[in-house]
Amino acid sequence: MKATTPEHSNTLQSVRANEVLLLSQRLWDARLNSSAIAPLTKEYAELSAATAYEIAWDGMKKREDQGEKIIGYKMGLTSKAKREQMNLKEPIYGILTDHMEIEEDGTFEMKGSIHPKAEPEIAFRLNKTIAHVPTPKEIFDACDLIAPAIEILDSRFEGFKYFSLPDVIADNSSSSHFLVGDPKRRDLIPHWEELAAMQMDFYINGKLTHQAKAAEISGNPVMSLVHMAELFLSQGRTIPANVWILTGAATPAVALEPGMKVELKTDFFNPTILMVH
Ligand code: OOG
Ligand code: MG
Repeated sequence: MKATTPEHSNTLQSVRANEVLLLSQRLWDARLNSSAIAPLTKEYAELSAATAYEIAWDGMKKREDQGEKIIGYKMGLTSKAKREQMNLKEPIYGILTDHMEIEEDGTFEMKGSIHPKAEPEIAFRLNKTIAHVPTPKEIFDACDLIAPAIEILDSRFEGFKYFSLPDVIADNSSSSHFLVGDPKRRDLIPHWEELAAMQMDFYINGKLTHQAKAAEISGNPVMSLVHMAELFLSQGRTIPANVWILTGAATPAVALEPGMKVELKTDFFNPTILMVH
């Protein structure tokens, strides 16, 4: 087998580094101009999930350079309903900043979005750094708060469609905004297993449109946290303390329109209400 010369591997590395910068800039412009682009894999068919995560982190670095702060993470495609809706097979993660958080009045301004959708989730707040793959009980115990949450997605790709997982990973898993509802102390829920039975009802304009048990999320939303730790650690990252983690939608996402009222009602928590303008 022909050995790769150092020059050759340097060239390959710099081609890849350029590709990361170019594609993250493309996604950046699409978001700022609210104008959708073709999936990246249409042109870069070989784009890997690993390079796609580098693109997502490069986009995050740009946001941090502009003063945004990372305050959370999200898992996506953790339920069968979502994987079927998006026709993709594996869970992924995205990064959330303070600019993406919807204020307590729960209003979301559609202006500046491309084709936003909302989906019902459960969020956990970690109070410890996660530096090894935890058991479900360990990561549950490392949380101080649990809350219902509504995530607002907005794909930077035409028609809210992508060809493959690397496209959506590079697009920071379609992250746009999120609303964390009424939080409860984690120790009010004695056993992590109990969360699976939690009922989640999603209402649009007062009409119940989707219902699910929290078990739809990775069998139990706590398992989504474990999978996130696995993904992070496999990339040489730790999950920092004092962040919110959204564990993924339990039902398909719903396209938003101005004037819509979106509500998530669950056991244990007060309703979470999002008003769309
Ligand atoms: C990808 C993000 C999925 C979830 O909760 O499943 C996600 C997408 O649907 O575009 O956030
Ligand atoms: Mg989501």
